[in-house]
Amino acid sequence: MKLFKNINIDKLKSGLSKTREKVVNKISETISGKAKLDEATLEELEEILISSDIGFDTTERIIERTRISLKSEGDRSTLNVFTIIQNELVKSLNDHIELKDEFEEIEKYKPYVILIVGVNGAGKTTTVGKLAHNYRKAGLKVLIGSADTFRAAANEQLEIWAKRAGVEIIQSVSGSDPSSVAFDTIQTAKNENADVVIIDTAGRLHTKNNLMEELKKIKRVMSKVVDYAPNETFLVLDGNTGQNMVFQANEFSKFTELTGLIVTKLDGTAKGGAIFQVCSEQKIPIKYIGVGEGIEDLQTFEPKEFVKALFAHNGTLDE
Ligand SMILES: Nc1nc2c(ncn2[C@@H]2O[C@H](COP(=O)(O)OP(=O)(O)OP(=O)(O)O)[C@@H](O)[C@H]2O)c(=O)[nH]1
Ligand SMILES: [Mg+2]
Repeated sequence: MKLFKNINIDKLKSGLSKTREKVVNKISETISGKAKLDEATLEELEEILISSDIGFDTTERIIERTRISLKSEGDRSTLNVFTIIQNELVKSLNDHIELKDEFEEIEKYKPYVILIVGVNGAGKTTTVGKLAHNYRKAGLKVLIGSADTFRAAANEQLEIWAKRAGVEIIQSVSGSDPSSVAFDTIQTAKNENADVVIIDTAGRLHTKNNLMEELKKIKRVMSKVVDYAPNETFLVLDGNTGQNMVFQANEFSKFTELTGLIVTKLDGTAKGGAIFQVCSEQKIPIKYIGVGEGIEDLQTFEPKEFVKALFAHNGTLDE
């Protein structure tokens, strides 16, 4: 069971409109009007997928599977081809889906500690606010900590989110040690019997060694309060960065063990196709996606729902 499942298909559909234009509409133009799908059309499809941020290797896999599926299908109508492609896309997302039961995990650990990391401006603070809101709505006591002591306005920004989400915040003093804020937050959560702790951190580039080392320190200090902390380390990725997301995930993984990915700003970007590449090339699951700046705009990442929303009204999916 998922602790909270937040999917608003209409919002997701409208958020993905630019990606749809780039991926689905082109596929549609290529295959519609063709009596049957031949090898030349498959090659055109391949080109479309490669140029849609899906990446070369992932595209190859999808096309190969589509080719095999088509061989065993008598029906090569446009609609059926659309269905086959969608099923293959879902499979490529499902391959790495994690089966951990979040609800059970949260019951086991008190507090359950989530560390949020990522490059500058990826959407970390916004995501902390949205996550806090969802957990609180699910009936949990949530505490958030502002371990971004780097940017002057970071604390105020998180404070606004804490108010919106209706959760308590442990604030930081500009220039103080982020590890100490993380420590205080978990300590307070322990004293107050809170269920979930979410720690926001400063944006950092993987090329800045000292900042990446700081992440390790934050983790070390966290585990001094509760030895299992953090339960989760979520890397927040800006969907606008397309295939660079794969690179960012690889680089952060070198310094810290990531347990989940959150892709933000999928509304308004045409590079959403990169999700397929991230899923195929990372062993780390995508947990949530951001489709807007509002508090309700964090959605649970469900491969089938994602593909359905991306393709909107074209074809159907196997149940
Ligand atoms: N459209 C859209 N905007 C988003 C989404 N998530 C975050 N943003 C916007 O992205 C901008 C940066 O978000 P922040 O949450 O401040 O990013 P951050 O990673 O905390 O930034 P730093 O702390 O400076 O590294 C803000 O204007 C957010 O409103 C999303 O899913 N969709
Ligand atoms: Mg921030």
